[in-house]
Amino acid sequence: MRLLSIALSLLLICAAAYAQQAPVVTITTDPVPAAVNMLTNPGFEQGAGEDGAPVGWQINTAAPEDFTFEPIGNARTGEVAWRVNTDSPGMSGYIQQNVPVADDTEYRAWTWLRLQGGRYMMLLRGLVQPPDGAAYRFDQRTEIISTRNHWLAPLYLSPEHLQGPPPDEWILMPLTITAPAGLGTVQVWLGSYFTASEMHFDDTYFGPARCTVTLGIESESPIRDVILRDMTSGRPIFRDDAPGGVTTYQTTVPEAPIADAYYVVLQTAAGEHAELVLANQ
Ligand SMILES: [Ca+2]
Repeated sequence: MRLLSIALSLLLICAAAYAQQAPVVTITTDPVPAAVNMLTNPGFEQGAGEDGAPVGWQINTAAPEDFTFEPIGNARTGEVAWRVNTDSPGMSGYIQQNVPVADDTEYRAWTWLRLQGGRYMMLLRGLVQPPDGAAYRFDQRTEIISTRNHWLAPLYLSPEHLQGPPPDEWILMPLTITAPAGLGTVQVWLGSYFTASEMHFDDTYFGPARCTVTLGIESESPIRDVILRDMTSGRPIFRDDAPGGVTTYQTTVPEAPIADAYYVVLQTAAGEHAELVLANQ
C-alpha cells in the first residue's frame, strides 16, 4: 500500500511537471545575419554552375576525381544543400569563396553542417601584405571529426565506439576572426580534410561578427536564472542570476557574437529548461 501511494505521488508529481508548459524563448538579432551576409549563394539555392561548383563558389582540391561535389535535397532550409563526399583519405577537398575584408575588423563565418562521417574543416585564409612589413599567410580554422563512417565499422567497431555529432542533425559551426591590416581578401574554405567523408552544408555566413541580441522569455513558472550561450565554448555571452522570479522576461545584449542560433539555459521554479533557440524565427 505504501509503495502504491509512493507510486501515485510520483505520478502526480510527473503529471504536475508535464502540465507545466515549457517556457517559450525567442531571440532576435540586430542585424539579422541574412541582411549582412557577404557570401554569394550562401544557402546553395542557386545550385551548381557549369564548373560543377555551387554558383558563386569554386572547387578547391588537388584530386577532383576523388570527390563528389553536388547539390542535394533534404536541405536545412530551402530546397538545396551542398554535398561533399569522398571515399579516399588521400586528399582534402573544399568549396571556396573569396570575400573582401577591411583592415583590423572582426568577422564571423559559419556553416550549418550535417556530418555523416569524416573530418570537416573550415579555413579562413589569405595573404597579408602589411603596410610596412613582410607578407605572411593568414590561416585560421575550425574542425570536427566523426568516425561514424570508419572503415572498420560496423564489423569491428561497434556503434557505441563511433564518435561524432548525430549524423542526421544540422549543427552550427562558427568561427570568429579579426582581419589584420593588409589581408584585403579572405578565402572561405569548407570541406573535407584528408579523410573519407560524407558532409552536407547549408545556410553559410561570412560577415560582421557582432550584433545586438534581444532575448525574450515567457514562462508559467517563476524564472530564477537565465544564461545565453554561443555555440563556441567559453563563458556565457550573458547571464542573469537574479531575474526576480518574473514570468515574463526580456533583455538586450549588445556586442554579442552574431549567430543563427544560441543555447539558452533557464532555471525556473519548475526546474531546468535548456534549448537551442533559432534566432529571428
Ligand atoms: Ca539551402
